[in-house]
Amino acid sequence: MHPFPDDFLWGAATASHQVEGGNSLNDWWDWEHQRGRIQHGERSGDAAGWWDGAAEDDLRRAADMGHSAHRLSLEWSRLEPEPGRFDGRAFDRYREILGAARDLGLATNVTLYHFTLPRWAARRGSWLSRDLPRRFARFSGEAATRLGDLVDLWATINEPNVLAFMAYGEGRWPPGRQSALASFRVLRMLLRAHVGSRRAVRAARPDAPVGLVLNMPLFEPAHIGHPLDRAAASFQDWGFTGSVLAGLVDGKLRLPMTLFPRHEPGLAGSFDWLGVNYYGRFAVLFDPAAEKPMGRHVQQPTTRTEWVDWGQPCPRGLTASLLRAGQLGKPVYVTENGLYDNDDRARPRFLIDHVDAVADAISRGADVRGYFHWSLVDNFEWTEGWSTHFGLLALDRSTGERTPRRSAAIFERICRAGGVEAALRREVGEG
Ligand code: IFM
Repeated sequence: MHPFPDDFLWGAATASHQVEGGNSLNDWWDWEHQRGRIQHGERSGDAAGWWDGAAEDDLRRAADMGHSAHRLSLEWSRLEPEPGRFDGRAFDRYREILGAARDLGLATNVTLYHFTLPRWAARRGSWLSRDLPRRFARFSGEAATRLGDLVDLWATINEPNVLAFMAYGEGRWPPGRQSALASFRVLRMLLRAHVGSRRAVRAARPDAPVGLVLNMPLFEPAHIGHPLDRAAASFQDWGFTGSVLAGLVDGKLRLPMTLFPRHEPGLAGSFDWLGVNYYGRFAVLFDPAAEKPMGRHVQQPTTRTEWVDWGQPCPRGLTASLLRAGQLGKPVYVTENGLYDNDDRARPRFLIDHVDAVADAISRGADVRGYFHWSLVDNFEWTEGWSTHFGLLALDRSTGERTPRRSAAIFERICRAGGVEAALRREVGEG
């Protein structure tokens, strides 16, 4: 018997800028138009055409494939193109999209901020501006007021930890800062913004479940018995994940490079659920000269590109992350889990092993309520542009045509059966 509850949510995830297309109002649009920022000089362009009508078709495909939920994000820059001016037509478009999901029987999990800032906010200093959490809270309240009847689960911010380090530490994303200090400062600002955003959503919709989505990889020492590798792995884990989880428990942020714990008002217990985005395991080798703090990652190069490393697929790491998130005592969702695998050779086995890993976490006591695969359809993968394909549906960008990959059918069987059946596991074999 599968341990998944009957009302477990099965679905896929997308994010606004990666699928909608044609939005020139945010900081990523400007970033993509700068030389050397995106592999092969690619741009999001029309993306997967969601703004122009493709969303409804993709959601229908998801429902036809047995999904019971979908995770998507709102594009702040469309909804508030100028500070304090909300665009009613953009809200209407989201009402159409979310309404379509509802009509198709898909529960909706909606993220308020998934990496892209309105241009006006970027001009005011992005997340280094003290003012932005307050503005984000105002936007969150507006969104909850206008769309809340169509939303089952709200998330404030997607992967604040990834954003802080990619955009402010490593400088690979806008605004391109390269400062460890700035990245920790921004992580604090993002958590502050999360608190204000949840408060604003709750003020508009007192019963709305509002969560936070964290990227939670497994950091392990490259050599298990080597004390310096162990120290480096623990240090990275603490800066990226541990400090945030601890802050969510007691409201104190003990980030590396700050001398004393900082009390963040309202942070303790500021979530009704936690989202876990999980891609893989990092093997950390101590190296004080490395770009990352204290060590570099030395896993096989199969799942990394020149600029991005998603970690080595490692299903037990997903179990570990879910158990760890579950210890905070609130429901947990796998809000992203996926693989860049352009020819879909490894993804079928990946899916099975990771769904089994979720089952394992549930059997061991974690209150996991849903699994969202990243992603429903191939989309614009930030610095990697269009070269890394994560979709269950392959996208032909010249025609807009979608072709389900074999993984889509495998995931459909998982969704319909409510877990991995023995026959499916046998059919897929060792991959
Ligand atoms: O595409 C991203 C997504 O926007 C955030 N999490 C990781 C995915 C794959 O890199």
